[in-house]
Amino acid sequence: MVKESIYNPEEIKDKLVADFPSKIARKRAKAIVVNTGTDETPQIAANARTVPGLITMRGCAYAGCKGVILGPTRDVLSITHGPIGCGFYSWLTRRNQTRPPKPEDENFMTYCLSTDMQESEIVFGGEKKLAQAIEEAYQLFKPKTIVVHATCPVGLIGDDIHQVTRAAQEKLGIKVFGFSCEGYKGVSQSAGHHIANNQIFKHMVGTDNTASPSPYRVNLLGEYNIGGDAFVIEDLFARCGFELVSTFCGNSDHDSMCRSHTAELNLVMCHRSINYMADMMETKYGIPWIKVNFIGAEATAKSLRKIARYFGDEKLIEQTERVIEEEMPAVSEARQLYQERCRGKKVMLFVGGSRAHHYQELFKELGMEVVAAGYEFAHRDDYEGRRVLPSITVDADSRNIEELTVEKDPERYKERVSPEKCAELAANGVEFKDYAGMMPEMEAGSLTIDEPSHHETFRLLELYKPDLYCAGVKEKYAVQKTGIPCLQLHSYDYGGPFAGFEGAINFYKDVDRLVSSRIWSYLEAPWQRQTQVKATYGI
Ligand code: CFM
Repeated sequence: MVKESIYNPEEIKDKLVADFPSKIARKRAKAIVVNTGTDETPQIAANARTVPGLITMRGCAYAGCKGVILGPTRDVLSITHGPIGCGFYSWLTRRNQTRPPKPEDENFMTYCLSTDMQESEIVFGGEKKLAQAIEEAYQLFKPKTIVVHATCPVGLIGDDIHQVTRAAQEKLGIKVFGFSCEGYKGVSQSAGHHIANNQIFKHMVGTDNTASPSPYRVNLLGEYNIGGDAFVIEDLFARCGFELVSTFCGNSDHDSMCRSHTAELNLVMCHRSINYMADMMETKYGIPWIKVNFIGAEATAKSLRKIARYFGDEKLIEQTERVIEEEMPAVSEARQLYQERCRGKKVMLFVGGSRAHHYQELFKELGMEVVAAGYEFAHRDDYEGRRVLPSITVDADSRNIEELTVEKDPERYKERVSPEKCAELAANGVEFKDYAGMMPEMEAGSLTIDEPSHHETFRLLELYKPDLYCAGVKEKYAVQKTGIPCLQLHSYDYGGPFAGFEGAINFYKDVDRLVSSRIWSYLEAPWQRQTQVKATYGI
């Protein structure tokens, strides 16, 4: 049922695509759906190629691999094989932070290494230069692992980065491997996540069997420590008594990833970017995974309880409850204060492949109305849920990516949950591989839009005039010029952390500042006052 509202979502949907040529309008209309507010979600067209000519906010496979998955790991040395621009524009552009435990521990995250391919390498091949670059990087930094990321021209000219890395590994005696993450692979950065997952799984996971003695060993998958989120979550885990073996990949290091197969349970935060890893670890080692979300105070409490219940130890459950009890009063106090000013305000979120869903929790806590949301590069399962679509494997990007053949490791595979135990846990709120997706959790009558173009974004702003728009730096200043504040949910502007209880309070404050400020109503662009601008030349 479409809810009573001043907006008629079906009409708005038509208006969003009305200016497009009919073929494009038909294609775009499939990516815009009106939510039903139930599990019976309409089908959405997602992970499709961008229509040429439409301005997209998407990134490329190289960005998804080098920037997103490898970006937050401090001591794996990344070399970009390609012309200098790819390396340069991915240099420290994501606010993933790190904290080496000891001052002498390596941190290469502030460096940008590239082969800086020139015309001669494009014509005659760049393999020699790559081999030389790997050696030079080794001499300079003496890292444990060097990885190479291929950019578009590398695939086009046919450099064999894997042969070069194999030879370097033999010569240098350290781990060296490559990612064939040429930007054009797939339709967005999503393909790069998949490529990165496969290679990390193949070359790193399971290479060190040192296990911690704690029985409550977990990995956190799909948390990238933007604005310090991972520090907040790590602190909560330590206080509850969960032993964090490895994070993929916020505040992570090489060795912890190599040991990650020793964990008892995988926790999946951003499903889009790391679901491949969770599935492969389950197949090979028998590690089950559950979906968690540490964005939103209620969601954090729920996720912590889920983890404690999985292990089932009474003391662990009690300790977790104590931590939640300690944290909640400050959250409730802040919520009351900020709700007064934020309640009923309208917000739109268009972010990546998981945040446009997770952050709806925080807006609900503030009493704000999410009128439209969508992802840039998610797949149908992120929208409609794994429950509805248990295995969507045929995606536009999967066609270009070699799936790894993963088999059970007979020596290290451990059956962690019997079907009976599974049923018992499910009754207790611990469901495996359970991912509801964005659409079933949105209000009836709200819109879900996959990869909205620049044009659709501006139509949406005109039609709804929301109080807040959440997106990234590509949209931010264009949106603000219309007099609507924009919060960057990729980088948190200069703020954060937004995860956990402490993060929720930070978020309430930042949102209040944006939606309660009157400054936006004073904004008038020069061309609104004066339609013609005259230039004066000469003295
Ligand atoms: Fe996952 Fe991310 Fe996201 Fe993502 Fe990203 Fe990011 Fe994102 Mo920007 S891994 S899908 S590729 S949660 S960089 S930390 S904010 S688009 S919504």
